[in-house]
Amino acid sequence: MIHSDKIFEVLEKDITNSKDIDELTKSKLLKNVLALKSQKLNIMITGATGAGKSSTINALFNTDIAKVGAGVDPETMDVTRYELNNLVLWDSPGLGDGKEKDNLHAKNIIAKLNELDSKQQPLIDLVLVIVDGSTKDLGTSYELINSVIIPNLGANPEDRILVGINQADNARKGRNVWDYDHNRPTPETEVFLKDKVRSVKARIKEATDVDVEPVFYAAGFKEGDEAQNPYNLSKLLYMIINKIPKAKRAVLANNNISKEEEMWQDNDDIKNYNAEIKKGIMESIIETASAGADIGRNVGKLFGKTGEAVGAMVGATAGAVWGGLKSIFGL
Ligand SMILES: Nc1nc2c(ncn2[C@@H]2O[C@H](COP(=O)(O)OP(=O)(O)OP(=O)(O)O)[C@@H](O)[C@H]2O)c(=O)[nH]1
Ligand SMILES: [Mg+2]
Repeated sequence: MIHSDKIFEVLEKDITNSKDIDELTKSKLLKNVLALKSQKLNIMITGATGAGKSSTINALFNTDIAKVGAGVDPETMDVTRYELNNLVLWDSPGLGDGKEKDNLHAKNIIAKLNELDSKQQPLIDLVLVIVDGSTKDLGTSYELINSVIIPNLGANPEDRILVGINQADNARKGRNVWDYDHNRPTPETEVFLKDKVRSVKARIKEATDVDVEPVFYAAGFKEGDEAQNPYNLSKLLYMIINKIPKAKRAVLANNNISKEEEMWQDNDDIKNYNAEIKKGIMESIIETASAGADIGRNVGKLFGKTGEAVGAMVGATAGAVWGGLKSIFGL
């Protein structure tokens, strides 16, 4: 199995070793790969204390790799920055910590949302707001979304916000809430969660006129001997990938998605999210790497090994991606 750690190296080798394209095209493609390698994806993760920001980050991403650094930004005291290769995560406290702290948190979030990168584009590509699905009172979450985040997202706020309703397994009180054997909601809980999605969507629409598509999931937990795998984590990642700029999706191929297969196995099966994730990333790599070059039907020959590497990235259905892509590209 090819290790996805080296995805850009694999990509460069694929291009360099190709016998089907001329030198000029090769150098064009290699230049594109260089641009791919150097871009950063910035995601802000925010939400009330205890909503599950840290748990979500740890479940989604490969936070055990050596490069993970937890540093404190000098100006924004409470925002923690994690960098995993070219993925930058901003773990930002939301509201609900008392008036004084809330004001500070809001100020920090607003400052971060208004920061520009070196190309004068907004630094933050996506804000993932995590709502605690186990609490009834979502007042502070609405305040955070409607009054702090959305007004600071510029002209098309819906493009840069995603709302995750976490702790689906604790969404209701009482018995028969979660089907622990299959790690999924019971039919009653599913109805309840769908209602919650509708009401969160409606409250945000009412206050801001912005359409969001909330997703319910469970980040899961590990506590001593007890552990529960995530639910709908692949769906959450799938939605993240669809929100971020296409050219930046390749960043998520660079050894930062969790390699633990059990993170990705339990989802609602409306879509094959794991296959869609790989497809989305692979398409963006091919599109971005081959921009401005006419490689036509050589695409399959050219990116064969890259396809395998992307396929190996998110465990469960390894290898499936290339088969799917072959048909997409008519090879
Ligand atoms: N049952 C269950 N517990 C969860 C889930 N997600 C998080 N938790 C638990 O909720 C608690 C809070 O989670 P954290 O990830 O620390 O929340 P946070 O938003 O980072 O909290 P702060 O950093 O304090 O603001 C922990 O005990 C987690 O184990 C979930 O999906 N299901
Ligand atoms: Mg935390």
